[in-house]
Amino acid sequence: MKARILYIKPPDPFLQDEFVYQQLGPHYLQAYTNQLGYESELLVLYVKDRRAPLRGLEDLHMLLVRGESIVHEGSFSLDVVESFDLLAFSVMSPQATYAYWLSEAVRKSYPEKKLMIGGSHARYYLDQVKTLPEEKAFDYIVPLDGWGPIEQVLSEGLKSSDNPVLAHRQDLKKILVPPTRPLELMERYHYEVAGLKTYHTVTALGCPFTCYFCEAGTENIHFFPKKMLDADLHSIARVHKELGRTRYALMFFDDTGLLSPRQVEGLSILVKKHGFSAWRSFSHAYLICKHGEKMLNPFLESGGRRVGIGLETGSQKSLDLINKRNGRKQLVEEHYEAVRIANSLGIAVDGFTMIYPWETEADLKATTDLVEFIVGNPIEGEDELGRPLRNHVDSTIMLPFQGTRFNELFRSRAIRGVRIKDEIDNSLLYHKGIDASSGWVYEETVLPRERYLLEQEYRNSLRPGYR
Ligand code: B12
Ligand code: SF4
Repeated sequence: MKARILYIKPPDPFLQDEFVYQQLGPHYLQAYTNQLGYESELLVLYVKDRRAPLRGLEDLHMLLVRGESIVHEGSFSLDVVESFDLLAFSVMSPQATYAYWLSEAVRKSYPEKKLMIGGSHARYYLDQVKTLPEEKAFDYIVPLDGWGPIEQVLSEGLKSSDNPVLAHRQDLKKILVPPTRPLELMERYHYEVAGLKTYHTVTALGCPFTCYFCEAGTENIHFFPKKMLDADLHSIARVHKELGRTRYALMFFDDTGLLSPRQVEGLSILVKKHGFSAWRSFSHAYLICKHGEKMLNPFLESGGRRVGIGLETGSQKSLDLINKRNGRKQLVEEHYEAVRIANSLGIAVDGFTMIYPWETEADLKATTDLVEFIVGNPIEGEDELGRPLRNHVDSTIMLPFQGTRFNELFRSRAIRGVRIKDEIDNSLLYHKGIDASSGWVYEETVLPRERYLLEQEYRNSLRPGYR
């Protein structure tokens, strides 16, 4: 008998809302194991009362998804795992606490089940996952891409091994099946761009830039094949249409969604082919200044309405420390210029900024000036609901995840006035949570936390009520 797989998405109780975006990792893998002929279901865990303190699994709710349908919804009950052989957890760091609760409960009540963990937590916090005590431990730990390792353990009949770590870099050219998009689950997600329901995907893994606060800064970029993206956009459009929408939107979530005129041209053709009325993507101030209309025109002409840009800061000192362009200078002035260029073409900007623990009053003021400029800059055009297009801003407090250069620099005390705690609870590892709150992991910062919170609150208060 072939093994049955339960893909598990732990809850995100610190986020404002669970049902904004699909967590794509398990959906890519599910599509792949479906193709290999293995049966699987998906367990989506969530929290109803996000403001109540979370005590354990008894506070969780669950959705069990089989094929296109939600076959069960209710309070979490451990017997949901009963008919599966492999429990495959997809975990980002803030979800780790909940994943460990669940692995412990399963180990105790169903010792015969095999437990596998993958996702960015296994990648960047590998030492922690490898040294979990026996009662919570995972049989297979997948720190890199999941397709190869899951195929391997299934084809070997879920055998045990002394070394649980299965590290494999996938040649993405061979990935031709797009992630699953179960209709009834997709109906739950309610993100909108320009007034239209929007689903997201990614065009690549990794990133060509090197921001010191980001783990992806150390990972080379590799792209999914065009054939896969074509099939992916077809599948997203199918969901929109089956849910009765005639006008619908798309978002590319990679930081490098808009990279070059040629690449944007290629994406625009696919977006048009599959009937999307609007789309949003991310790009870089540097790329927008370099390519300008040549890159943005195909975006605009195919319904591109908003571009997300990691504008990070208005302080040149902070921007230099971030090292976005791997040693090459990036000017704050280019951040202003990128917003002007996009807006003058009729594209709204979502500008992401952060507060950094070394910042002084002068640094804070420089970024607040940038944020005020962004929210005030006019854009020609309206969204699908007839509302004027408006720029959006976001202010978070930078949190140095393990695997980032800033984590190393703070630990070695290389940046004056900043020290992080030795022990950090996983559930604090987020930089944007309920009411735009940020996890606080610092022992020492240049200004007190309260000062940074005040500035964050002010910047976020400038945001328009819609995107
Ligand atoms: C889209 C996105 C989001 C979306 C959707 C969440 C999601 N998980 O899809 C939203 C906006 C909700 C989000 C939120 C956050 N995000 Co985010 N997000 C991304 C982004 C840009 C793309 C994710 C994606 O779809 N990738 C494509 C899929 C295929 O990759 P993948 O999920 O890594 O899966 C592969 C492997 O990891 C592995 N794998 C994954 N699951 C499993 C399971 C098993 C069993 C196996 C074997 C393998 C396996 O196989 C897959 C194929 O190789 C990534 C950066 C990136 N490019 O990956 C950041 C990223 C994942 N996010 C990150 C962060 C920090 C956050 C937040 C904490 C931000 C915040 N709010 O403070 C929250 C945390 C939310 C949570 N779930 O806990 C970090 C994670 C760091 C970490 N240590 O976990 C990343 C890596 C970005 C970064 N470099 O800083 N995010
Ligand atoms: S923050 Fe964005 S641009 Fe910078 S390294 Fe990470 S993914 Fe790349």
